[in-house]
Amino acid sequence: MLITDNQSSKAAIALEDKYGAHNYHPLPVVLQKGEGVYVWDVEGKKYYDFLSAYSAVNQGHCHPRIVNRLQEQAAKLTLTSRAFYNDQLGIYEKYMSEYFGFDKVLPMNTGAEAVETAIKLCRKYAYEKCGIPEEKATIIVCENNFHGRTTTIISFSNDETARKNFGPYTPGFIKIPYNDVDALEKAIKENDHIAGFLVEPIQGEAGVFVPDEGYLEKAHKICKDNNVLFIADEVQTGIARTGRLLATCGNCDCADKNCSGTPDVKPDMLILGKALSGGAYPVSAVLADDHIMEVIKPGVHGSTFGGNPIAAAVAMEALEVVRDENLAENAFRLGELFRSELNDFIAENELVTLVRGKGLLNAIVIDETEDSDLAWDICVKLKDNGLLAKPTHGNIIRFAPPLVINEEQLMDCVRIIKETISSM
Ligand code: IF1
Repeated sequence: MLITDNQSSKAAIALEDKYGAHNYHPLPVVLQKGEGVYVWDVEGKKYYDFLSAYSAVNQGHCHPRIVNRLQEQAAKLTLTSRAFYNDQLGIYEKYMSEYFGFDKVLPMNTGAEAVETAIKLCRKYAYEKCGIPEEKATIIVCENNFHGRTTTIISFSNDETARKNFGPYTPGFIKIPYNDVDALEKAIKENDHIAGFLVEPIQGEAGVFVPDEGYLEKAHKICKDNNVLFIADEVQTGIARTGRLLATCGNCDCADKNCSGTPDVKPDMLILGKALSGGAYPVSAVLADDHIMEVIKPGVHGSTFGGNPIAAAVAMEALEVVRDENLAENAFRLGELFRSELNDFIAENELVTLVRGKGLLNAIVIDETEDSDLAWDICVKLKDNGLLAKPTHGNIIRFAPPLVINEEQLMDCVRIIKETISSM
C-alpha cells in the first residue's frame, strides 16, 4: 500500500517506530517540503531550518539550479560504475582540482567513506613513500572528534555511545587533546611511525569548538617539520559554512573579502562531503597533490557510486552556486551579526552561558548539566515557535541555517530564539 501524501505526522512517526531501526531520536516533526531556508511539515506548518542537515544544505533546500541539474543528469545517465568512463567525471575532477587547488581528487559518496579513504591513503603513503614499516603507521586524532560512524572511525572515537560494543577496534590511532599543539608535538616526538594528523578545523559535533587563533597553522607546521601528513576533515566546516570557502582557507582567493588570511593552511589531504552536493545527493571527496595520490593504482580502492555522473554534475552546480551567490561572504557577515545579537541577549539572560562559532556554524551553551533535558526542551519549544534546531551534546544547541539566509530572516530567527529562551 503506497503511503499517500496526506499522512499525518503521528502516522509517519508510528511507521518509523514500527518498521525502522531506532538509531535516531529525532525532534517530533515530520518534514515534507523544503525551499531555501524554510521547511514545511506534513500538516503544512512552516519552519526555519537552523540545522541544514548538519551543514549539508548550505545552498538552501531544493536550490532550483541544483535540482534542475540533478533531474537533467538523472534523465540521461545515472551510473556506469568506474568499469567504464563517463562524460561528467573528468570535467568534475578538473573542476574540483582547480576550485580547491589540489592536483587530484578521489571521488566517494559519504563523508565517512572519504575519511576512510584518507586514512587508507595516509597509511599507504607512509609505507610506500616514507619507509614506515608495514602495519606500523599511526595516525594522530583529537579527543572528542567526530569523523563518521564506520568501525575504524569509531575505533578512535571517545564517544561511548558511538563506540560501545562495536569492537574489536581498528588499531593505529593515538588520541591527543584538541587545540593543543604541545600535545601534538609530544605525540610525534614520543611515538614512532606517525604517518598523519587527522583534525576538524572546528569540532562540530563536540559542540562547535573553535580552536585558538594560530592552532591550525602551528599544527600544520609541526606536521610539515616532521613529515606527518596534515589531514583536514572539512566535511562539516567546508563549502563556505564558516565564512570562508574552507575553514583551513588554504587558497586565499576565497569569497570572504574580510578574510584575514588566517588560518591559511593548505592541508596535505582535504576531506569534503555534505554541502559538496548542496544536500541533493551523497557526494564526498578526498583531494591531494600527485606525490600522495600516486600511491593509488587501479584496483586499490573504489566504490560503486564513487564519481558517478549525477554526483559529478550536481557537485559542480552546487559549487557554482556557492561562488555565484557569495555564500562564504554572506555566512561571514551574518555569522558576525548572529553572535553579536546573541551575546547581547546572553548579557541579560542567565540560562545561556555563551555563544561560539565561525560564520554560520554556531552553538549556544545552556547553563545546565550535560544530562539535563533543558536543551532538548528548548529545541521542542523552538519547533513550536517555527525554528528547527537540535542539541549536539546535552546542554549545547547548534545553530546552522542554510547560507542563503538573508539579514531579515536571520533577525527573525534571533527574535524566535530570544523569545523562546526567555519564556523557559
Ligand atoms: C549522523 C554528527 C555532525 C562530520 C565530519 C565526517 C562526517 C561527519 C566532521 C561523516 C558527519 C553527520 C553525521 C550525522 C549527523 C552529523 C553530525 F552529529 F553525527 F556528528 F554534523 F556533527 N566528518 N556528520 O560531521 O559524514 O558519513 O555522515 O556523510 O551520523 O547522525 P557522513
